[in-house]
Amino acid sequence: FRFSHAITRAPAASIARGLRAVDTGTPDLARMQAHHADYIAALRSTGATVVELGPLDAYPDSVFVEDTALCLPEGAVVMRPGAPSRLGEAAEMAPQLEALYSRVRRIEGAASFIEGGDILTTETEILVGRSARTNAEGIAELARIVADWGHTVREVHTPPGVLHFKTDCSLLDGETILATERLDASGCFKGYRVIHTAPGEEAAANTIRFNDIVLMPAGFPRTRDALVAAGYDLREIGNSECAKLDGGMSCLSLRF
Ligand code: CIR
Repeated sequence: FRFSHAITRAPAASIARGLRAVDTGTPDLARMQAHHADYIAALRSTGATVVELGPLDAYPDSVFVEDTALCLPEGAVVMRPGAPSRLGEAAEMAPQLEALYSRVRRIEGAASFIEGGDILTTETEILVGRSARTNAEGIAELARIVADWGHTVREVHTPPGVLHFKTDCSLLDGETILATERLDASGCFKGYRVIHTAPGEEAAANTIRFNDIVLMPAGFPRTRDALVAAGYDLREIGNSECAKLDGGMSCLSLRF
């Protein structure tokens, strides 16, 4: 959770056509831009360099850069998103990573699909949730690549009806995970300390620990209070517009 860099991409006007499981209304671009600016300011407040990429109108979901790559200290891996409308976003991200990393590998198998939102990197392992977007072939291909860099992948499951593994969890520090009860019940976090989101506040699970702060979506007071009581330095960021597209804090950046 110590990072010197983040990459973000400005939301495009086409965001109105972004993917969503349930239609709860069209996201408002101006409000999303304001939330995005607050998010970037919070990342920068820790001293990190934030690379801000321009909007890509051809890809309505391209603000959710996390899904296009996995960034590790040793190198970056370009994903193959399982959402057909998002495949091209990974190719757009590859040259940006090549400019910042000496080692960039790619998920290439025609049958391999994997999105960054399904990947939780802890201090000791990389958990990857199988989901509607991430399949066994994609996970196996990632495991082979990162093994060369000394990392171990553990395949886990994203709960049914949940978009990504990290929709329901996030890393708070070296040994602590914030997770929904439904995900923790699967047993995938044995050996970690787990803090649960408050009942009814499952949408608070997707936070990011970024250097000394934790960015969390605004509007989840009981989970916020639990995290404050546990000693975390929180920044609440408006997420109403990204939430309409099933997006949260982690989706909005690549961190390394
Ligand atoms: C999608 O369905 O792909 C986007 N509307 C949301 C992606 C959120 N990304 C993430 O959780 N990493």
